[in-house]
Amino acid sequence: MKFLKIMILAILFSASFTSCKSDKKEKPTDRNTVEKTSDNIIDVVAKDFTFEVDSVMPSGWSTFRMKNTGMMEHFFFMTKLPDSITFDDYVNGVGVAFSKAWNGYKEGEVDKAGAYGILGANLPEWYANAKLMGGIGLISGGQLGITTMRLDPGNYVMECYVKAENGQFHSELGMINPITVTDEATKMTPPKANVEISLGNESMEVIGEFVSGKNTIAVHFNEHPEVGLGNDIHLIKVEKNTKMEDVTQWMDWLNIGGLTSPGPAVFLGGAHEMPVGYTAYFNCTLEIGDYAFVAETPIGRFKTFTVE
Ligand SMILES: [Cu+2]
Repeated sequence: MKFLKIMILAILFSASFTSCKSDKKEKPTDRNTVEKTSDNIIDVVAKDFTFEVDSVMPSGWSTFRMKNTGMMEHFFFMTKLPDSITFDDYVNGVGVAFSKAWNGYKEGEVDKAGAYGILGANLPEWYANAKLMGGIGLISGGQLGITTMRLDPGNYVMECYVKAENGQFHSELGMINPITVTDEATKMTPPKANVEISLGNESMEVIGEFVSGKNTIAVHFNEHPEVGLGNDIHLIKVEKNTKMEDVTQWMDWLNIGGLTSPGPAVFLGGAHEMPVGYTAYFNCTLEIGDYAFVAETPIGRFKTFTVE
């Protein structure tokens, strides 16, 4: 997740969505119906502090729909494990490394650089070969998050690492699930977006117009920092009393009170980091008003916009 050299691989898509074939003789209109993309919806219920979700899901494009029925902010983040690495390896290796780093910092034993040092020293070697495969961004209690993304077959960990008031990661409290993504792929194709966002290490380019009502936002992951967590994006409603500096400080997991529920704004979803070359799509229904995109990485990134 954080502060780890991750090899930047240009992932070449070979998105081969075989169209449905039928031996039946069909009129052209029938054929069009058969070949139409069929959406694959995967429902997730986030509670304080569990996920309810199927543990087996198809590869290819799927739309994840997560209802946060808890009081706290939640997201889900997917990590694809290297072959031969198990869910328990992840919990006992990666989870423990982050807890050690955070506890050292929280107790005042080390500064931030020291905490990252603890993290680096404790993360298992295989973690360099894990793939950080995105997920639904932060969602406040009662909100619905919808994010569409493409998964490759393999074994994954789904987790939420927002912190509870006592400083424990939600993953330590139960928000961590093993997921198997099968070879069988969905026939879904990606949705059409009205806004395209390109995330670079130094830039966040937004093209298109937000509308009052339903928006589909494409998030293109164009770059990855040399070290640390990749670029990500989360949407908040900006109210009169929202202080963007408070929000960006809160987005840093290594701040005391950072990523700790309750958060400083209403979060409406988004897209977690994916490898370079991937695209995620998230849906949001916007009313007239002010909003902002905020990020965990890079720390301090935000961009405001208004829906008229
Ligand atoms: Cu959570």
